[in-house]
Amino acid sequence: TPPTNDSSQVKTSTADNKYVNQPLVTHIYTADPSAHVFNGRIYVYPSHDTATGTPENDNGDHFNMMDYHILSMDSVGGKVTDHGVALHIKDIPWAGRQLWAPDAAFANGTYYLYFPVKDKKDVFHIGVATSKTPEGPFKAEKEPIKGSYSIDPCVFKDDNGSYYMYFGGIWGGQLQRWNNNKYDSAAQLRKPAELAILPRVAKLSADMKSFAEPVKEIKIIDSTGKLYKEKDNDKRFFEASWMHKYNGKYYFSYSTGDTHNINYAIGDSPYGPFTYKGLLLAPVEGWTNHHSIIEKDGKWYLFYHDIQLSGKTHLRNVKVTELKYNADGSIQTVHSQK
Ligand code: FUB
Repeated sequence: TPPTNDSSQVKTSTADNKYVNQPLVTHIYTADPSAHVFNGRIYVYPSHDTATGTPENDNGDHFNMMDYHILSMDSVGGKVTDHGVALHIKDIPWAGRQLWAPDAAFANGTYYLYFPVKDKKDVFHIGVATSKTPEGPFKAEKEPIKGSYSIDPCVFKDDNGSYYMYFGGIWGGQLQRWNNNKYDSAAQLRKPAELAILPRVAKLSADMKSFAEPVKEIKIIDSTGKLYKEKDNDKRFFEASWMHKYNGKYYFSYSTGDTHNINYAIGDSPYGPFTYKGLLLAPVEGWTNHHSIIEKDGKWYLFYHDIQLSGKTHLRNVKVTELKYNADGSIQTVHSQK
């Protein structure tokens, strides 16, 4: 059961703290934080972890989430508001089970909530729901986004006003079942010597509810231009895409899953290729590692999660810490565990 105290203040870290920062909220379990600044306020779109008793397995069936709560704060360190249920699985006509990591965007005077959920045949797709306010409640479309699949959408707005969705996740996220955008329920994970499965991107249409183009793979390459193999599992993509721009460069960051890193890679186009640069967030306590990055009032922040409150890998808590760059544009690695 979730802890009962309702402290909602961010506590800043001290040198002898076990953790860099403290949970943003403690009255519910939250994870996979996608943060955005809307109207000068920080909104965090997290997963809402719950203890449903579903047995644990490699497909992540124990991550059996039913709804979303959106959190907001004026600034990092300020009071955090939980806006209550923003969207429930029962109100998504096509949903079967497992509401995983969401993201949000603002366009056309509307807020869009993007979410992965399994359909009634147990296949992940990405859906969209709309609201006139950033905290919802959101109303889901009747069908998933056409051509969408797998998990962990990240919607990025480029300086020219174009929006792109990055997505995908292997293992329980089912990306291994999609080759050339076609579904094969029997398709297997790659073998160690094979090239690693790549994350996906598609430009969004002006209505923000459909893809404007066929889904493409994006390349993550090493400094010599080579793609990673499955055996390079401390570098290859697993899940948790995030895109941000810094000094005109595109920073694609992602989780390596079974090696628990958040890595980053830099490119000159939203479509990549992205050259691997290093470790952004070292493994946190808990199996999953999932993050987002925003700029607010001239500072950069990393939102992430760990399992400080519960000690259980599927009952996570969202945190935030400052992110710092070096003069050459590289990112200083965050270590949340001592
Ligand atoms: O929260 C469920 C899944 O765990 C997310 O979709 C993944 O990114 C991982 O954090």
